[in-house]
Amino acid sequence: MTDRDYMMRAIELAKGGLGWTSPNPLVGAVIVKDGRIIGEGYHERCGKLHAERNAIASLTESAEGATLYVTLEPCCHYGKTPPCTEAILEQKIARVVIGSRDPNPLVAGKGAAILRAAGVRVEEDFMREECDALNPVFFHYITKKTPYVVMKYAMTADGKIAARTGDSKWITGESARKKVQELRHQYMGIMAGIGTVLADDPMLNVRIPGLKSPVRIICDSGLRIPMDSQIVKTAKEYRTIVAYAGEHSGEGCKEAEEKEEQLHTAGVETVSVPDADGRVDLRKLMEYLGKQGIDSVLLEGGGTLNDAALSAGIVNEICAFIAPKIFGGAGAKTPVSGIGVAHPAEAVMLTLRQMETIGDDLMLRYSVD
Ligand code: AOF
Ligand code: ZN
Repeated sequence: MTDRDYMMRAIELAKGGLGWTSPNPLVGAVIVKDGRIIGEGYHERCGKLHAERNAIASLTESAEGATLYVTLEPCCHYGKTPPCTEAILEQKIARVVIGSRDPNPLVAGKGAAILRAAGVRVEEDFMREECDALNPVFFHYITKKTPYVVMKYAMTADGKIAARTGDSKWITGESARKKVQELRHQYMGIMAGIGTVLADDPMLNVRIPGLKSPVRIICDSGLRIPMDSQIVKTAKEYRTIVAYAGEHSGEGCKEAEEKEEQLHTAGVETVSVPDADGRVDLRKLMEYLGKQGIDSVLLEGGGTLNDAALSAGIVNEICAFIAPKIFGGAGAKTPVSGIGVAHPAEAVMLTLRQMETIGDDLMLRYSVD
């Protein structure tokens, strides 16, 4: 076994926390002595022990002189848990191999420096790219304080998200739809537009037992959401935020106030974030959601909301499912509407990060440049 193998193991362990650690990172750790793994662990849930301390807790023998492989720089601060650097020094671990750097201002290089100053051999940036790929959400949220936004859609091979009648059940197969349920568990919020609510009356929850449902965020400029929609009816069960573009005076004002009150009674939270044109200001909304502790949003919008989100520059990643079928139809809906760019050179540019077949469908993940 090489350093790479041990770090690969730490990365696999880290994934055990997927969906449960927010707003904290996914972290895995392996302790190795004389070519044997003598301890391993990962960060299981926000507020619980860090990966390093879980690995130490699992030790089968003394870690004196051992090597610790950890996917993220060990912390050196008192947060919800005490500093991992202290635990590492207590165990007399001789060498620490680190994957990602921790951009948390409370750590940011200080963790590695403390270990070095105490005589530990520290290697940084080892398989950094692979380790960084675990935590796009954490890296974004801790520095920007707004949620990391993943725009997800399913389309046919000819780029349609519905047939010409608007019927979209179903585009992709069962396995891809299950994958979407897992994505909903993984991200803290899910966002859709009022158009989707009116057309499909969705729940936007997770129906796999043991997984958690996201906070539902509905963009609804005119506060049109029906009181008898599934979203409103289940708002006491699943946290729900309706973002609208409230007027501060004039005709619609009183009406909006009444609707807002009804929604509050039903358990729905509301936030008014108007832009100059009387629509929801998505940047302001992201700032608000960030302050609410929401570190990530899965955007399951229709073409209008997707277009607005791309124009507002809030989209960090695209997750496209492509089904092996063709709908055709000049009027059939596509993932991004709006007026579109005039020339290819004006395109929103993407970088392909992952490509996977799921059942008969294809899942493509891109970061937005
Ligand atoms: C984790 N898990 O395995 C590591 C983390 O509030 P606390 O005490 O849980 O500290 C959270 C910070 O600790 C987090 O922002 C990151 O900078 C650092 N490392 N966090 O949740 C871990 N190693
Ligand atoms: Zn720690």
